[in-house]
Parts: sequence; C-alpha cells; structure tokens
Amino acid sequence: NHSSLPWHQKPQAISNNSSPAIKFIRSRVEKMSEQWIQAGLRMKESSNNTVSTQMRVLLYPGALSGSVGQHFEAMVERGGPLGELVQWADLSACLTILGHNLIFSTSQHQLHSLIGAAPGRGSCPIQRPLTFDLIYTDYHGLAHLQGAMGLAFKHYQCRFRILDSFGTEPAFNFASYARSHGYKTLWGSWDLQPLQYMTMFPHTPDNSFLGFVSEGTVRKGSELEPASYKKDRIAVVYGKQEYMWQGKYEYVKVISEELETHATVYQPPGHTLHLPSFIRNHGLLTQEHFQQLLRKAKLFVGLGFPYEGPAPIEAIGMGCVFIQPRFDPPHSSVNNDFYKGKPTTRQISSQHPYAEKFIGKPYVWTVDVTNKTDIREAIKAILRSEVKSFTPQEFTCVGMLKRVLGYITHQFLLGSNTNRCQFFPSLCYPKSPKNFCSKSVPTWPPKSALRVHLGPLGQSCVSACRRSSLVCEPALFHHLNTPAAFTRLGLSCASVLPELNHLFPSYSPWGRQCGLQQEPLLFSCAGSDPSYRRLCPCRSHLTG
Ligand code: U2F
Repeated sequence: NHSSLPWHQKPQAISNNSSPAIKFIRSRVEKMSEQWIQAGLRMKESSNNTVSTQMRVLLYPGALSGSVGQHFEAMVERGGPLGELVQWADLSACLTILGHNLIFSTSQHQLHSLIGAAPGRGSCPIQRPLTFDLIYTDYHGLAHLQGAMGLAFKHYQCRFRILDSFGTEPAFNFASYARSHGYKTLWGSWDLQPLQYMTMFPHTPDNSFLGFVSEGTVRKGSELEPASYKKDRIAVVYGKQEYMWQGKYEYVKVISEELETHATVYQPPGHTLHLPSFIRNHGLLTQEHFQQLLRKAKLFVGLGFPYEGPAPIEAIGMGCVFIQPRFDPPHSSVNNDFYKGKPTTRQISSQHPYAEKFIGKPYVWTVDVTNKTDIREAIKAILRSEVKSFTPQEFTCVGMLKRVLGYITHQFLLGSNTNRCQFFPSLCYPKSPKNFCSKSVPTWPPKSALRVHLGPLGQSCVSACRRSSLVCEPALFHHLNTPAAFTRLGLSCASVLPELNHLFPSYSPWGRQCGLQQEPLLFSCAGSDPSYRRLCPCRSHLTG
C-alpha cells in the first residue's frame, strides 16, 4: 500500500535546481525511485511494528556552494568527480524513504536564514534554537556552518554528519593531538566524534560507512529482480579525462588485442584528444548511457585513477569483471599528491582497495600493469570465465536503508521531538542509548558482542580483527581500557600508564608497558606501530 508510505508527503526542496550537479542528483534519484520504493516496501514488510522517529534533516553539500561550488559545478560535465554526487543523491533518497523531513540546499545564503543567528539589538545577534535534528554536510560545509552559527556551532556539533569519501582517522580529528603529534592536515582537527564522518567505502570502522547504491535490477511483472546481461567481447576503460591515460598505453594495448576497447573521455571543445587509435571514444556519457555501455561490456579497465570511486562497483553489478593496477609500494598521504593532506594513514594497495579486498576474484583482478605477460594471462582467464553480475548487499537499496536506519537509531539523541514515531520501528529504540550529544560511554553495540583480540606487533585493530573475519568496533574500546583487560589476556604489566595516544590501549613487550587511553576521542581502530601490540575490540558482522 504505497499511500501509507512516507514518500507521499510532499518533499521540500530549497535549491538552485538548474545547476549541473543538481541535475545529476535529481536525474539519479528519479531513475532509481522505483528501486527505492520497492526496497522501502520490503523493509516495511520485514519490520513488525510501526513506530520510528521522524527527523528534521538538513542536507547541505558545501562542495556545491560558494566559490568551491562554482569550480565543482564547472567540472560536472567535463569529467570531474561525480562520486560525491552519487552519495548525496542516494542519501537523499534513502532518508526520504525512511520517512524523514528533508531540506536540501546548496546555497550559503540560505544556510544563514535556515540556521544562522537572527539580527539582535545593536551589533549583538541572537542565536535561535536549531530546528534541525540532523545536518548532513561535508568538510566545506562545516566551515560554512561555523561561519553561520558562531558560538552555537560547538553546542550543536553533535548533530552534524560529515560526508567524507576517504575518511578521517581519530589522530587527525582531535585537534590538540594532531597539532602536537604531526597529524595536522588541511582537513581534520574538528574534534567531532570519529563516527560522525561518513565514508564512501568501509575504510575504517572509526568512521561510519555511508556508502551508496549500485543495484542492477530489472522489472519482472510487478517485482524488480537482479538483471542478467548478454555480454559482447568489449572492454570499457575507466578514465573520464585524458590525463588519466598517461603512461598506460601498453597496458590498454594488450587489452585491446583481445577485446574491442571503448572509452568515455571528455573532449573539451576545439581540443583534439590524443588517445590510442584503437580506442572507440564516446565522450563523457550521461550516467544512464554509461551504464548501458557497462551492461554490454565484459571488462571494466582501471587505469590507476580515479581512486576509490563508485564506477567499479556499478560495473561489477552489471556483470563486468574489473581489472585494475596494483600499487607497489602502496600510495598514501606520504608519497602521493592526491592523498597528501587527507586525514588518513591508509595504504592504498590498488586503485580500488575495497574491490580488491572485499570483492576479489573472479570479479576483480588486481595486476602489475607493467608486466605484459601478467596482463595477458589475466585477460585470457577472464575471457574464459563466466562471471555473473554481483552487488554486495551493503551496496543495495535495502542494505543502505538498514545501515542508515541503524545509524539514525543508534547515533542520535532523542531531544525535543520525541513521539513523532512512525515508520520502521523494529530497529528503533524509544530512547537512543548512544548519541553524540552526551558524554556518556556508548552502550550499543552491547558488551556481549565484544571479542577481545591482542594484535601482533605493528598491526592496526582494523587488520587484527579482519584477520579473524571480525570487525573492529570502536564503541567497545572502553571495555578494554582497564588494567584488568591486560590481566585477562595473560599480560603482566610492569607499568600501567594512561596517555594521550591513538594506539592505546596497547602492550609494549619492551619493558612490559601497558598503555591506557586517556582521551575517548582518540580510541582508534586505525593506526599501528612496530613497538605496540594493540588491544582490539572486535565483533562479528553479517557478511556483505
Ligand atoms: C571518484 O569520483 P569519480 O566521479 O571519478 O567516480 P567514478 O567512479 O568515475 O563515478 C562516478 C559516477 O560517474 C558516472 C558513473 C558513476 O556513478 O556512473 N559516470 C557517468 O555518469 N558518465 C561517464 O561517462 C562515466 C561515469 C570518487 F567517487 C571521488 O570521491 C574522488 O574524489 C574521485 C577521485 O579519486 O574519484
């Protein structure tokens, strides 16, 4: 019964809806609306009572406003990044289906009237109470919010959620620590709860993995079903701008000897592209046409850049195999211009580490692209294989709905607006046990989920938990941050010292030193050091 569902409420939109970015977002939401509705209905069927809280939510992508916005907008139709727009589109759709009341704005001017201080007497503005329960923004937007809210910014910062594709590790987030320990970067240093940063892929559980949707479905009668695709012997190269192809001629040549090779490189007016002659270039395509091409293709070819975008997940969802370069040594903020200044110590082992590590063969082949024999062998094996389309559950509409519902339920303080409960109640507590506005220790997930692991020297808790097919859970760190936790692990400590150190709690075998964490904001699944064995709060999880 569609009429009982929340998306029949009239959506409120305040935005400049003619910009290229807004057009992209709007067209994606419209194109996927049927999938979202079906997923919402499935969720509703499987949840057994009907109460959940309707939030007033502001979506403010700062990257689309002001001077940064002008630059971003100018690049949308010229091969610039679209991944962030994919996320904003999917987040808007997801929150709408969950029944929340959204305002989407890309205007810095409107931001002032929506949340800014009202003019007071003389030069003293009066801060109005914030009427939004949640504000989703990005790093650029945070600065705009700070400008608009003045002193109230700190007071309300627990309501912010930051879309942050590549993630922010705790060491970079905690300003005084970042300053004194060499983790100060262009971004970071906002002293938020690390879980307030929402990433495009599950980089570290210190942040919340927001993701996006990549679902290849077709209509069968009244139902949407996973699609199967008839494949031609063609490859599509992942590289929207000419510079991305530099140094990749030989690699693409080997592929083109076996498959007809297509590309979607943007051609600036009056400019001749210098692509290899064997390439069939379509120019930058609309998302719909790009996806049509992927449906026919057998192979999607990563060139090394862009890093960690949505397109490989879409391609795999449309039955392509993704081949991509391995990075040896890995790229990171230390040796790579793109990652320089990003608040993460991650080591990027290939163009798309998620595809490499979480999906892998037969869908993903990570190769040494300087070794022609390796490439040739991989291509031959791929052509012999029969690979079906595959979408990890976490990148489906249902996956994203469940995840975002979980975050809203467990990461939100019910304040003034209790009892506006309606839609997906089974996962919704009457009072949220954990929120970012109180200083109390988290109570979700429950302690019973905790699996304590003592990591080997030099390993982060992200890897230590993953090695045992578990996931690091930062909300459980406080259970390990006690002298008794060391004893339970059979470690006898010569000294037990509390310290500001993002690697703590940890054990150092030299001198049998046991280090406790002094600052909860520094609890960090990410981070490793050859002299420490980390105490890791792991938990189990549903695959995918
Ligand atoms: C990533 O941004 P990108 O925009 O480069 O990410 P892509 O994976 O290329 O894809 C974004 C979307 O663009 C669509 C495609 C994807 O959903 O369907 N598209 C299209 O509409 N037309 C075309 O011809 C080709 C693709 C990442 F997401 C950002 O976070 C990073 O900043 C950026 C750089 O690493 O990479």
